[in-house]
Amino acid sequence: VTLEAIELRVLHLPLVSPFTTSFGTESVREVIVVRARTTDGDGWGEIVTSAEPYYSSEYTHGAWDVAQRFLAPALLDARTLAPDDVPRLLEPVVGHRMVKAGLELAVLDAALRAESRPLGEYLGATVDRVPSGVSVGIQRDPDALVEAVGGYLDQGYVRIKIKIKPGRDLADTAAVRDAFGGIRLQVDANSAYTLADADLLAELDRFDLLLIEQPLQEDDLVDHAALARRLRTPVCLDESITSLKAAADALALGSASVINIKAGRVGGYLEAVRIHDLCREAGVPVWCGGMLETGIGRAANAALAALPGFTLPGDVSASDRFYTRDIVTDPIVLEDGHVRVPTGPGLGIDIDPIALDDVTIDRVELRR
Ligand code: OSB
Ligand code: MG
Repeated sequence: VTLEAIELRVLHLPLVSPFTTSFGTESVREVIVVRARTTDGDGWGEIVTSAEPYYSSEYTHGAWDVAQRFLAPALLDARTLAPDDVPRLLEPVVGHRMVKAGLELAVLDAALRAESRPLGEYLGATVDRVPSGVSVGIQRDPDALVEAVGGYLDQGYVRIKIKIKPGRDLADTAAVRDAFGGIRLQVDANSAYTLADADLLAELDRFDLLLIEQPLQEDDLVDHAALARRLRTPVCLDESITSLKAAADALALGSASVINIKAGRVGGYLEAVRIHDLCREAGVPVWCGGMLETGIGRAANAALAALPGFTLPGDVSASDRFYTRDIVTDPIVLEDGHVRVPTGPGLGIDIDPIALDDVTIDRVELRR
């Protein structure tokens, strides 16, 4: 495609209820959307940074700055480019993977729309719908958690993930397991523990969890390997998997037996597919994580999760799990515990311009 301009917007989307993890509580999703304006039409992407650098070193205002000063200009200077060119053009900038992923997605969407080709087909999707899991934040107490989980099970979600942190781990997990029997259940610690907590974490083994996600710090690959040897519960990495190389290292070290793939965290959907391919080759199950995406990123995640190596249900929930009003005209919905892989060209979505304007708090257009 031939790029004419890149528009960036900061959005503030109110969440249906506050989302609490081991690192904090969010009530409004602050996120950046990207519009790539090309001679063949527009493409949309989403930069999934959070407002604060607690999950990752990336955060929205940093993303806003680096996108305008370095990353969008690198694409605009190239002018005519294919989606495959984007990673190479953005490579000189160290890190800022979520920003790179959002820009790449906008170019992908524009290019695929121009060819009338759906993203799922381009990435290698093999199914037309994917099973949907839900990530449940830390609640006031275990009773409130059981009530929240019950609501999601009633809606049909096929897998529950609960957030845990020190002091809110064994009792919360026990409460959910006791209340709902043999549901598919997993926990996410978001780096809240150290190897010194191994005995406590081993007590989770009795709950027959699908996995424990990211118990230790992002760069603790060796400690994760030591922990994995002490647990029966499979260790899954999220924060630590920042690239194909990080994934290969984690597998070589035995740091994880399952991987959560998030395109934003690894720098794009193309890198995400490479990690999928590596894991599939190695017989390591993967699943698609989420970053409270709008209808833009949610559509892309549904397409990614349709690749054959995604053998565990992902955090690809319906839009209404987080938002009362999405910025797309047909938000992702839950149907019999599944979400549909979009079939239209590119992301297969249409932006609702009024809804988008209503949540836009800042906007800039960059030209060549
Ligand atoms: O650790 O998977 C995580 C949301 C923001 C940051 C990190 C995480 C999450 C979630 C929500 O768990 C996943 C979703 O979008 O449904
Ligand atoms: Mg996680």
